[in-house]
Amino acid sequence: MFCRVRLVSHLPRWSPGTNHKLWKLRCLLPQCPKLGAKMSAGQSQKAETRDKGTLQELKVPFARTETGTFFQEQPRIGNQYLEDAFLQRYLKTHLPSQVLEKVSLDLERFGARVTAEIDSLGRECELNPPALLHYDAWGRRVDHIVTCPAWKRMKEIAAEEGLIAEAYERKYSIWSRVQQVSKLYLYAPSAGLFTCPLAMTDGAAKVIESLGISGPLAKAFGHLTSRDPKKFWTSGQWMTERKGGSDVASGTESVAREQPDGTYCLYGFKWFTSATDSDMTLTLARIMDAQGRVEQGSKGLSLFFLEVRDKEGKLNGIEVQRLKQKLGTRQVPTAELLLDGSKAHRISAEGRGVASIANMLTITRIHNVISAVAGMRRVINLAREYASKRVVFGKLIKDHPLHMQTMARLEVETRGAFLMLMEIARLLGLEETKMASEQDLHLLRLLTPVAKLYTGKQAIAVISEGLECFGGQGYMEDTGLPVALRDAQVLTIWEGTTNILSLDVLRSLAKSQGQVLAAFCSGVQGKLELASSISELESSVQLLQDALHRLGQFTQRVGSKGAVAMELAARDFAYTLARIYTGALLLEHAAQPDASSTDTYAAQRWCKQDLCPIDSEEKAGCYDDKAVSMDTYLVYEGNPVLKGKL
Ligand code: UCC
Repeated sequence: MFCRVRLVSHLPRWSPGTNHKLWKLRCLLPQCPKLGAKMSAGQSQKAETRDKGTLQELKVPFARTETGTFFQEQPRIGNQYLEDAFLQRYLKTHLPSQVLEKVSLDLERFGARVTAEIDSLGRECELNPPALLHYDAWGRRVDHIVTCPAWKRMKEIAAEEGLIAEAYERKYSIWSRVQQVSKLYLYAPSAGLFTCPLAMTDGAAKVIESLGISGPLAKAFGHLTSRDPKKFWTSGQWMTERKGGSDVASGTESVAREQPDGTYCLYGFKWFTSATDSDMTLTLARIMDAQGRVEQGSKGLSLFFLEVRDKEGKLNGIEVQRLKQKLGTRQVPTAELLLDGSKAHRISAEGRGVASIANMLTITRIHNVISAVAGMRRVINLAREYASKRVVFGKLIKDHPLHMQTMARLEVETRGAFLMLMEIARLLGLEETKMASEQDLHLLRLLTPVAKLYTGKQAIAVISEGLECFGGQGYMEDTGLPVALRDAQVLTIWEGTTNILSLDVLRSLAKSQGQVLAAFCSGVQGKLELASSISELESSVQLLQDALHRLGQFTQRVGSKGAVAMELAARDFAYTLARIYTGALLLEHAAQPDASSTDTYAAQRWCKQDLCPIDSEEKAGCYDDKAVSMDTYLVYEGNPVLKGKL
């Protein structure tokens, strides 16, 4: 130890690069005195001059420059609307020409704003996560959630751009949702997760609109759909309590006590509240009668609206216990809240809480799909930009066929997911302008959970593979790339996990007595009509028809087996619906007069995968009684849970 200290004391003072220089000296200049031996100032200066000359003569890379001369050019995003040929083609195919003209002008302008302004604000939100200030300097409890200026600016921009307003102004009639969704799709990957409060804001506006815009809700609706940054409100969605986020019906402990003026005071603990800096929220609670009794289960839940702060800015009977420590979405303040007499308005009929908030779930789930698809598109756009600049093994990465094959697979997934998103936006637009047929409404109900669960999974896979396209740089936080993957992981969790949404698909089947499935089948057939007359698409149409047939056979078989068998097959069932419907959308798109050869290729590629996993899994015995017990044994082998049961 003593020796080491002495040795180090002879070395020149450390400065960045010093160790590096010493290492070079040792390698290149054997005549140099041994490291560690004392050199006079004159001697070392002479050695250094000699060294410099030699290094220059040999043109030794890295010498004296400290970092070399090569720096990889950074991949940058351009105008995401102009770079998205697929989006442009979709809009051209579907929008009436007058609408198309206005919408594409707006998207081009907004695309430029995303690149020039929003993207860097989003990065700032990531680098300056929110903090919770419990007390002010004088010891008063304030529970102030401190957010960065960029987050606040995001709110203003959301209002200026009408990111919520557009959906409710209905300027483009049935196409208003397609327009809003296209805009949010360009915005989401640059938005520093401000998409989260916007999703809930949109959901709250939808609930209010469907319940009737009156009383205290009229004021709220005006704020939620305002284009004025000073008036614009965001909303929360406080559903999750300690007992669970999925089983809301039995997990909700919050109670509501009616006040003489007809309002309610809420008491409870909300375990996950996203974007807790919102101005208002919708939340569930059980009404407590005069004897202190509440009704358990779903029938005991009612929906409430409350403003988070009063006119003086004080919290409305709310204590912010702490902010959550999350894997991703760190830009968003997510908190645990104690409601201790929060003044609220009941906005649903008593006991109709879940059914009334379902509209919010539909909208936030659609926003989830937007984020998933947009995240995939962005990583591909960055990776293809990188591939056109990065040289390895003697050529650009884009000229390596294996790399292009990998990226093409990502592109097919993303195009499919994009068309699914747009289909839902189209159906929602029809519903909101009262132009939807019964079949459209059934399809919207069925496809929303299907798309949410499927695109969430796709996003994680595509973004993960997308990061790999950058090699080690994709893993480096300061490139701004890894955040995409951390944030994507939430897409399969919040707003209902994959299995919960698979069960929601079954719920829609049961509630409609199978009509959603009938709508699905005729929807697919309708989309295949044009494609079946195009020779290049014929075999893909056949594959899809075959999958549809096998799905039909499965549903007939399982009908006799009962609910348990169907529940076990729920996830594969939802995946089957996603693959078949997406395939039909890709074929429909490829059959349009303006379609390109890549549209045909993408549709063909999509249809070559297993389009009916439910059939393959059933044939593999995955839903047999034996499989049920073996699944458990497989997972719990060696665990005390199984003691005496094997
Ligand atoms: O809050 C969260 C985070 C917020 C952040 C959001 C940002 C998102 C941003 C995305 C982009 C960046 S996460 C927590 C969210 N929580 C959930 O998603 C809940 C998950 N659990 C479920 O979905 C369950 O399936 C429940 C809660 C819906 C199950 O409740 P019940 O009461 O047990 O279910 P029931 O009895 O089947 O349904 C009650 C009523 C029925 O209506 P009626 O009585 O008329 O028959 C159902 O038909 O609700 C109706 N209903 C629905 N209606 C239930 N689900 C739906 C639905 N999806 N659509 C229409």
